[in-house]
This record gives sequence, structure tokens and C-alpha cells, in this order.
Amino acid sequence: MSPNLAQAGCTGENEAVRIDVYLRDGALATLAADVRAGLSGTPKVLPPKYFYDSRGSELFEQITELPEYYPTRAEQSILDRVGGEIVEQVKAEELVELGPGSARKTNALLDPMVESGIGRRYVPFDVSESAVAEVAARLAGTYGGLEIHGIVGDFERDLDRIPRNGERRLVAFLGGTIGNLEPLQRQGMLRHLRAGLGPEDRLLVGTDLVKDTARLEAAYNDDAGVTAEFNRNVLRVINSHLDGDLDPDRFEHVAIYDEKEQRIEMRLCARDAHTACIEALDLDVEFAAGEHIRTEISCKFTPDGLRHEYAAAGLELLDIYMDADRQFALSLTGPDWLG
Ligand code: SAH
Ligand code: AVI
Repeated sequence: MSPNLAQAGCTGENEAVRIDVYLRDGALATLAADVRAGLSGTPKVLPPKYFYDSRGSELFEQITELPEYYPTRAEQSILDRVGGEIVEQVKAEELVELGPGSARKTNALLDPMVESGIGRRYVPFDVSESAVAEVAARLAGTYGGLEIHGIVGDFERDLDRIPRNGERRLVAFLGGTIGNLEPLQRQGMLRHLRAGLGPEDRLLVGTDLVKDTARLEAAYNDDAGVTAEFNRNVLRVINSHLDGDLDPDRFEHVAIYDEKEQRIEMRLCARDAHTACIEALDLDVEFAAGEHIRTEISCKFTPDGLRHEYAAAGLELLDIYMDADRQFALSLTGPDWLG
């Protein structure tokens, strides 16, 4: 796939914004293959990355402000406390952020990077084109002199597209998004990230922590129904890109915590038996009453479990920071030369 390169212009003397797009046609082919495979098997599954068209990204933003959804506030409180310390320790010239969304928390890292005079470049890397474009435009306005190189890509496939500039790099993967990957995918991604780290580069990972079921389930079953709309949005994405007639109203939003697997499972449960048609795939999908599509997993972690996962990927856990209520963890890791 050849990149669809969009130079988004310069807005000031030292201000450069560039956005490289590696999705579009390729993404449609991937969506088609994933939907065909995911809705033809049992149980039915869809990858969570398809939530995030511009409407899905906006719904996620609303989720972050819900009273029940604690992870964003918890991670923000950690970043506010230790962001400066981390930046000082790493002396990062470049910040690569995976899945930044609207990057509302990123200033806790960018402010000290820019204030120290060491930070030179910010690389927001997201599957959502609207998210990357908005973040690049907003942050170019905030940080004159910071080079912004947005990448629209899939972090499970396109990590090697991030150009190496020989500068000390901090890779941030915030929000707990790593928990939306299956354990094998997660380990594969950590290894890939590890392989791309220079000796002085660091990887900063945000993860939600194991806690009581009631609090976890409340975070994914908000009273205002925003998470339910976010969940159903994946059906709208399929309908609009693949000419489908999946009816969001015929599916109930379900989010339950699996204590054994230590993860939230988000599902869309058919309210009645019916058949949906996905024209572009020439596919009829039959749903029994009560049958579900698993749309997302959101894994929860323990500090010990994290240490083991990082070690298995060749990463040393250098520091682990938690919020006052120990709900969320931020792990600073680096290449483990002995492992
Ligand atoms: N980091 C932000 C946003 C989290 S939402 C926060 O903490 O609030 C998850 C983000 O990851 C979304 O912006 C989504 O578009 C992006 N994302 C999900 N799967 C992705 C993938 N496979 N490749 C790149 N970005 C992805
Ligand atoms: C992006 N990710 C970490 C969120 C989560 O909590 O797993 C996505 C989300 N799904 C429902 N609410 C939020």
C-alpha cells in the first residue's frame, strides 16, 4: 500500500505540521475481511479499532467525562504529578503517542518537553484520521516551534512507518488502550515496540488495574447511555462503509466483567432473531434471539502481572506510578539488555 501523503502546511516560521496517511483504501479492505470473518464465525466478534470514525471518536470523548468512567481522570492525575519527572528523566527529544485520540492529557508531557528546550517533535499515531488532524492543528497552535508529524495508521500493522530521526524518543501508549488487545496481540505489540527502542528510549504505558466488579461494570454501563451508543457505533461504521443494514436498535449494549480473565467484555446482544445483509460483502448474517457480537475486551492488570508481561517482551519496568486510589497505573519501561 502506498502512503497517501498529505502535507498539511506550515503555520509559522518554525512550525511544521505534516500528516502521513497509511489507511483509506487499505483500511476498507481490512474492514471487509475482518467483518466477513468476525460475523461468519461463532461467537461473532468485531475488532474494537472500528469504533473510531469521527462520531465514535467524539463519543469516546464524551465517555472520558462521564462520572462512572474513572480511568481518564485517574491517569490525568498521575500525569499531572509525574509527567515532568518522567520527561526530565528521559530527556526526550521526540514524543511518539500511540492512539492519542484528542490528546487531552498529552500536555502533561509536552509542556515540560518544550519548557526544557529539549523537545523537538510530537508524533501522534492514530487509526482515526479526524483525531490526528484535530490534534495536529490544535497542538501546532499551542506549541509554536514544535514539529508535529501525524501518522494515520494501524498500530498493529504500521508501527514501522514511524521514521527514525536518531533522537531520544519517548513512546506513550496511554488511556489503557493496550488492554483492548488480546494477550497474544498485546505481547506481539510490546515486542515490536521493544525492537524499535534505542538504548535510551523509553516506553510509557497506561493500564487500568483490577478492582471490584461493581466499579468496573459501572464504568462501562453509564446511566446516560453514552457507552451503549459508542458500542452501537461499530454497526453504523459497517453500514456506511460496507452498505449494511444492521439495525442498532435491535441490539442491546452489554458490558460484563470476567473475573477469571480479568477483563470487561463489551457485547451487542440481538434483541430478537433476525437477518442482516451486508451488501458489499454479499453476506447475510443471521442472529438468533440473544446471540451476541463481542465488540471489545478491556483487560485489567496487576502490577506483578505487568512486570511479567514487560519482561516477556524484553522490557524492564523502571517505574510504576499509580493514582491516589490505585485505580490506574502508568508504567515507565525501557529495553532490558539482560533479558
Ligand atoms: N489515548 C486517549 C484515547 C484513547 S481511545 C485517551 O487516553 O483518552 C483509543 C484511541 O486509540 C482512539 O483514538 C483510537 O482511534 C485509537 N486506536 C484504536 N485502535 C487503534 C489501532 N489499531 N491503531 C491505531 N490507533 C488505534
Ligand atoms: C480506549 N479504551 C481504553 C477504552 C476502554 O476503557 O477500554 C474504550 C472504551 N470502551 C468503552 N468505554 C471505553
